[in-house]
Amino acid sequence: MERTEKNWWHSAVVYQIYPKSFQDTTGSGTGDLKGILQRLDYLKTLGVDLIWLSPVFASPQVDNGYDISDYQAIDPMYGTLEDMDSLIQEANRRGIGIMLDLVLNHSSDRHRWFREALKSRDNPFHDYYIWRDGGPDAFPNDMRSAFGGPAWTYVPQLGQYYFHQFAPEQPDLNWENPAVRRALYDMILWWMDRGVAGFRLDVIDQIAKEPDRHITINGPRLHEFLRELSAETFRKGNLVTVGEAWGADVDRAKRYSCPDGSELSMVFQFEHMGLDQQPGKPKWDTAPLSLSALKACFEKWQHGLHGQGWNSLFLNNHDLPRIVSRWGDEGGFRETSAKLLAVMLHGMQGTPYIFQGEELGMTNMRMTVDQLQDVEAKNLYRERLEAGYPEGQILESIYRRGRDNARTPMQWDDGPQAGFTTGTPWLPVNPNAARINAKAQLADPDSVFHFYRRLIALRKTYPVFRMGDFTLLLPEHEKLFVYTRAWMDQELLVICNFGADPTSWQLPEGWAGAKCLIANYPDAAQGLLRPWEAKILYRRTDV
Ligand code: TEU
Repeated sequence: MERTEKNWWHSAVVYQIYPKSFQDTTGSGTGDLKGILQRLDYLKTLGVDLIWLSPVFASPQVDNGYDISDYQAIDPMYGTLEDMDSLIQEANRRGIGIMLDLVLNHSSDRHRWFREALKSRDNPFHDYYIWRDGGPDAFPNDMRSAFGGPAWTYVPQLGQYYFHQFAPEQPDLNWENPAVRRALYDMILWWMDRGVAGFRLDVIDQIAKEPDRHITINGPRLHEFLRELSAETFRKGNLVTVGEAWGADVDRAKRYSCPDGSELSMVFQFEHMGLDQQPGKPKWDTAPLSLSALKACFEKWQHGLHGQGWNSLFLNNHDLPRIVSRWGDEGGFRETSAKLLAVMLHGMQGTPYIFQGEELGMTNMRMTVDQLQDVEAKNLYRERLEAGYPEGQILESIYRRGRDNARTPMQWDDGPQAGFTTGTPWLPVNPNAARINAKAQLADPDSVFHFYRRLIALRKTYPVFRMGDFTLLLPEHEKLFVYTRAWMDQELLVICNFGADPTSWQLPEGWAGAKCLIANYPDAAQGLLRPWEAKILYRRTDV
């Protein structure tokens, strides 16, 4: 894909790689950059335009790399800077850009800046972080970390607490300090000079904060910081940027993804990802998904950003359970439901993101407490066990919502460790790899892989996927998700029958002779949609 025209990412598809679980070439049991290099032709076959790499920078791995100790060094477990340069070059040669995952909200407590900050209150790096005076057990306030426990950690030799929205090993950076911003901008420009195509920005709506007022997201200076960040870095190249913004609503997303390019290209907002949990409860306390609520949510975002911003489209990432297990069917309709979920998402306006293994219909995996690796899940297990929750209920919650589900090794073939490693994998391979793997699906033209490949190709062929406005049909129907996209004389009709029940269905008037662009059943049943049936019809309205 040529990345020179304005908004080139509007017709791009992004593939997210969690490097630790993608492909190991050393027998270490963890993935590496050379492994990604080996799999570039697989991704070229799939047809993706960008690869978002979860962090591979130097890190003590407390949060699997989202705790960076050197932003300009590759962690030896993944390889070397030369390996990264080769990956960028070889990907570009295949028309695939590399997006790096920047964690600008916090560093690792092993970062040189924090080690200096600990030395004294007047060390030049002390104010790179957020400190409050206090005594042992006299916390500045009752703020909690996203991973459980207080958001403040005491440093006796300083008589101060430092602030961390995540693990204590992830101290928040002080964006109020211009020296911090300048150091981060210089680091980003350094990576831009090495040829990256863009960046994913971790918890970017949490960089502006006022902990004393319990403000840790959408702080008053957020958009000021983002405009400065964009002007000082991204806008100097034609880069694609996506900010992770758990606190975004449509109005704020319009500012983030404003067509004038003053901030970012788009954001990940998570409203749809909260619809199947009990209101006011954490994600572990699940609730059934209402399809009408899901449809209303997508409709709001499609209308809200049409012509005024840009949507990202995703159902999976390294923090989310696998969508086939969450909203699809893990049993006899696993592949059919995986294809339906892909049709539902890729028919909409925005940039689609495919998380590694999603294109195979990979599923969640039940784990014992000893198998868990994620700091968030391990803290939850401990906290809920201490609170008296039955262990079985805790492990069921983790099976449904735990982040390790997405991080089980990529399933390449039906051989030992699914072809991921010749060693012992850092996280167990899902036993269903014998059935669900890339090798089998590459050989099967009806596989989920080839379905994704054809879906991605449609977006390149029909401009209506990129340009068309969105109209929801049957808003109250609890089984059917049906919408149209219209642009100039082109129209799409996207039809999804959510669930295992056949549903009666009559094509709307004027669609009888439409062309079927893609379907997850080989034929059409008159007046009926079969279990998990999905298709996209196309017509020209000028004929
Ligand atoms: O995630 C931000 C974040 O808020 C999530 O961790 C979320 O709280 C959790 O997954 C919901 O259960 C980003 C990264 O994507 C995540 O992997 C990191 O752990 C986190 O930031 C800290 O860097």
